[in-house]
Amino acid sequence: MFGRFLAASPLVILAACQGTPQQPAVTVTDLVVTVPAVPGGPGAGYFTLRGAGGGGTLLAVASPRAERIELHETRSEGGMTRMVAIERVAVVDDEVRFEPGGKHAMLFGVDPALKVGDRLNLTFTFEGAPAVTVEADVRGPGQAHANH
Ligand SMILES: [Cu+2]
Repeated sequence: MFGRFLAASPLVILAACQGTPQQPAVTVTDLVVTVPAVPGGPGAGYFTLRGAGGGGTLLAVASPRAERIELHETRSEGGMTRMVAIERVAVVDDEVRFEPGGKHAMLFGVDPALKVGDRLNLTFTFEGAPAVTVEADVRGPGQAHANH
């Protein structure tokens, strides 16, 4: 009885190994950073995350020209809008948009020399997928949607 189970198991393993599974990955597109509206104030970052092969979970965003980057979400409750900090944004095989009025990244301690038209590298760290570094378009305050 036991012998029959053992003889059957290699077939099951072979079947499970067929096909090449896609590696989990998250891509970052449409990355825009807006410079602070007032000197010393925070800048904002907007982008689209797309998961494949099971995706991953966004843990952190960092840039060599910002001291700290936080992930926020703008929520409206009873006619008031407020920002709350968010962590661990899961991106499975779908798309998550960070855009004005919703989820966004907030850049604190931005290099005062950063100006509109510059390119700025942001590194996105994920759990379950490789980190990616993407170059952002730097735009003026409130110009996240300008000139597509
Ligand atoms: Cu914010």
